Amino acid sequence: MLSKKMQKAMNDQINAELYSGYLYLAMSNYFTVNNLPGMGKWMKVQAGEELGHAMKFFGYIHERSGEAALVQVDTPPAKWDGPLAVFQEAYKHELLVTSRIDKLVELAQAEKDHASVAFLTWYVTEQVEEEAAALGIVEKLKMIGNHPGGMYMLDRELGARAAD
Ligand code: OFO
Repeated sequence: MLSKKMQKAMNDQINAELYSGYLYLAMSNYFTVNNLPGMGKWMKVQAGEELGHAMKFFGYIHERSGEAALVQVDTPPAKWDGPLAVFQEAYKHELLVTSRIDKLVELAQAEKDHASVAFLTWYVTEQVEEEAAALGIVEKLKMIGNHPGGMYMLDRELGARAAD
């Protein structure tokens, strides 16, 4: 059984993961309407992953005889100042999510909730990938600058991302 405190923290994380999905869907929309369909697809796939992250917490809470609490998801922004600004925000957002996951691990450790520590390990590893992916694209966009050919190539590359 989860402690009430852990249950609340995991429910908050469900909301945070759903917000991540919403944010990336908003970014997908921004790219798609601004003629960057590959980046739009990349973000759409990422939004789907975030929904998966939320669902894992949802399932785990029930496995531990807890109860999920679903509350309103905030409205994400809709406009950015170009692709670099979008991916910089995505990277910053992932840093925030990593710090949230780290706090969940610390709570699980403090409560000696070994099952939750084990469950959360998947997220710790996932966040390494999430940060690296966003930062890698930020670095490429910095290299490209305002070069249209480079932007076209990167859009094609990111559009090849397959849905998991
Ligand atoms: Fe759920 O990892 Fe991104 O936010």
